Amino acid sequence: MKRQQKPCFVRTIAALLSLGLLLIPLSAAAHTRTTAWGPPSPPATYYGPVQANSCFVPAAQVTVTAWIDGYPCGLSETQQVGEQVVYAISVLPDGPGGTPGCGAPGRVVTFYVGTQRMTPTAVWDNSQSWELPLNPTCLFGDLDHDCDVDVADIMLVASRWNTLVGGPAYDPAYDLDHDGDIDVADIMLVAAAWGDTCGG
Ligand SMILES: [Ca+2]
Ligand SMILES: [Ca+2]
Repeated sequence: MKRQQKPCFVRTIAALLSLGLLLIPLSAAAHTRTTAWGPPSPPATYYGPVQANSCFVPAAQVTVTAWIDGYPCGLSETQQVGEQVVYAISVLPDGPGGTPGCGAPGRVVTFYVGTQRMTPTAVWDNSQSWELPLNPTCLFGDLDHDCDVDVADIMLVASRWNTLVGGPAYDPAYDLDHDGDIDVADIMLVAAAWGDTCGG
């Protein structure tokens, strides 16, 4: 019986040793696989002035966001530099260390300053930093700056119904015919643009 136990013990040690020998190459393989993936991709960086137009005047300390296919992929703030409002934003990559759905070569990045959608869009590319002046998309009647004219914009005008220039609730942004009051004529102007979109 003793002669049979000893080989059993030996066999156990041998099994453990061989298991250890198996684990070493497995862990080495896992390590190799990790390093083969490499470090996460760096983000893509865009910067430049934020331009004004008749619909939109940029300000400092306004949130700048970058979107790819509906995913939020970047966040920063505008800054005042001399006379100019500028921005710089890092747009995260997809995959390890990044955010699922975000940047990959060829994907289109859309920028917003506050709620104002900006143009142009950019193609995600992290091979260098890109200077990209942002211009507001300007759409008559799009009072909430979401790039379409719909009931939400009409409601914004209606919320200032019957206000007069000089009054506390009067806001020239909603006096679309610039006649000093906000009334049915202004609502009709928004309604006339119903369904318009920025179209890119
Ligand atoms: Ca709108
Ligand atoms: Ca008016």
